[in-house]
Amino acid sequence: MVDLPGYGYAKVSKKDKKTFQKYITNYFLEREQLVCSFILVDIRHKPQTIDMEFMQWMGENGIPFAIVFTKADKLKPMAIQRQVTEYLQHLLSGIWEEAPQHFITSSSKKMGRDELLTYIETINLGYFEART
Ligand SMILES: Nc1nc2c(ncn2[C@@H]2O[C@H](COP(=O)(O)OP(=O)(O)OP(=O)(O)O)[C@@H](O)[C@H]2O)c(=O)[nH]1
Ligand SMILES: [Mg+2]
Repeated sequence: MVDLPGYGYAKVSKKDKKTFQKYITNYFLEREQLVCSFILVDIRHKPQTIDMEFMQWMGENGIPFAIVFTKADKLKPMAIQRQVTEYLQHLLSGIWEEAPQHFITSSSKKMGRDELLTYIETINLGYFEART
């Protein structure tokens, strides 16, 4: 499992940001063993252009990903539903015909943990079965 740095907000110069972004995109293009990637999105945020562009780029390059909404402990259940629905609707109103797989999580409350771990286990199994 690989943890990548964020591609968006960083307190660095424009030039360094470009360099980071190049590392990240090259990683996705060249990592042959990649099974799935998870794009972590703070559940409180509205869809951001940089995330939409990144997800579009992932789609165009055939790189599988799922969205992990984080920090769900910061919102009440109704607001969680509203944010997620709005986010997925936004994707569906763009280039996406189908909403990507998504998870609602909170690391402090361990919410979504089992679902995410089960998903990882399932896709790993599929990957190893396909190789043997
Ligand atoms: N309340 C709450 N805080 C969280 C949750 N997940 C992460 N945080 C907090 O958010 C901050 C950033 O978390 P990181 O996991 O370091 O975030 P990151 O995106 O990996 O950050 P970089 O690697 O620096 O880009 C930390 O202070 C965490 O404690 C969550 O589910 N709930
Ligand atoms: Mg990090």
